[in-house]
Amino acid sequence: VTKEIIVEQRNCSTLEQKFVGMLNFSKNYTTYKSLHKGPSPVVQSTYTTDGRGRWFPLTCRPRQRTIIVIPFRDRDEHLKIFLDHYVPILQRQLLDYTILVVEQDSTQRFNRGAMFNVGHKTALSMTDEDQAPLCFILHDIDLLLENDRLTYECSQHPTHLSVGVDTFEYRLPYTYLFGGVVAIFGEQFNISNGFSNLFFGWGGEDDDFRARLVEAGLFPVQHENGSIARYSMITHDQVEKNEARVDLWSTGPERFHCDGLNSVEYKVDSIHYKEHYVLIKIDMPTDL
Ligand code: UD2
Ligand code: MN
Repeated sequence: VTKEIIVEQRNCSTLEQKFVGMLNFSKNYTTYKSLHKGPSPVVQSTYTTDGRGRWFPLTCRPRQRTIIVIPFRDRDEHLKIFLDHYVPILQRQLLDYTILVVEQDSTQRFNRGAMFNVGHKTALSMTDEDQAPLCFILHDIDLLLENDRLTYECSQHPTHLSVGVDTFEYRLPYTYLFGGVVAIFGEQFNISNGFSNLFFGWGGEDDDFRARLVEAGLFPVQHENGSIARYSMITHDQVEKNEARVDLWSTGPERFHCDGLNSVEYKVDSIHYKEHYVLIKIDMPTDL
C-alpha cells in the first residue's frame, strides 16, 4: 500500500525544503547534549520506516536512496550523539535514508576501509535493484555537520564533504584530503573496487581511496563548497598510527584491482535493526 502511494507523489526536489542553515549547535559538548534530549524529528508525522532501518518521507519521492555507512568500534557515546544530531537533519532534508553502523570485532587493529567495503556489500544485499540509485555517505562517527544546507545526496562526481573541520581550523590540511565524510554513488564505489583492506590502524586508507577513484576514471573527484561544508569533531583519543601506511600507499596502484571490495574477508556475526540505525557486527579473520 505504501509503495502505491509513493508512486503518485512528487519528487522531493520539487518541494521547498525547510532547511535552517546554521544549526543550534554548541562546540561545548555538554551544552549540546542538554539542548537535545534524543532524536526529535521535525517532520516525523510525514515520515515512515520499513522497520529495517530505512526511513523515507510520505509526502514526496526522493531521487536517491542515501546509505550512511559508519565504521565503528568502541565509540558508544559518539554513536548516541551522532543519532541525536543527524536524525532530525536527514528528515528535514526529506531523504530516503538508512544508517548502517559497521562494527569491527576486537581481534585486530581497526580497519576503516574494510568496514566501508562490508557496509557497501551489506547494503546491496538489503536492497532491490529497481529502486532509486544508492548514494553512499562514507562517514566518520565523530563528525557533526554544522549547517544543514549541505544535503546528504550524491552528485555526478565523488565528493569530499568534510572540507572544514573545527580541529583543522576549517581548512583542508592538504588538497588531496579525502577522509572524514565522502558522498559517492554505489556504482562508482563498485568501479573503484572500494577501499583497500590492508590498512590496519590509523591513516592512509583515505589517500589510497582517493587514488583509486582517480585511477578508475572517476576524476574529477571534488570538494564540497567550504562555506557550508563545515563540521565539528567530537574529541577523542588518537588511534595508534599504522606505520606501514606510507609503503602501502606508494605500492597501492599495483593492488587496486585485486585488493578491495572483491577481496574483503569477513563474517557477519549479527545484524540488529534498531529504531534509527542498523548495527552490523563483523568478525574479521585473525590470520591477516
Ligand atoms: C582522520 C580522518 C578519517 C580517517 C582517519 C585515518 C578526517 C576528518 N578524518 O580521522 O576519515 O581517514 O584520519 O584512519 O579527515 N573508528 C572507531 N573506533 C576506533 C577507531 C576508529 O569507531 O577505535 C572509526 C570512527 O568512525 C572514527 C573513524 O573510524 O570516526 C576515524 O578514526 P578517528 O576519528 O580516530 O581518526 P581521525 O579523527 O584522525
Ligand atoms: Mn576523528
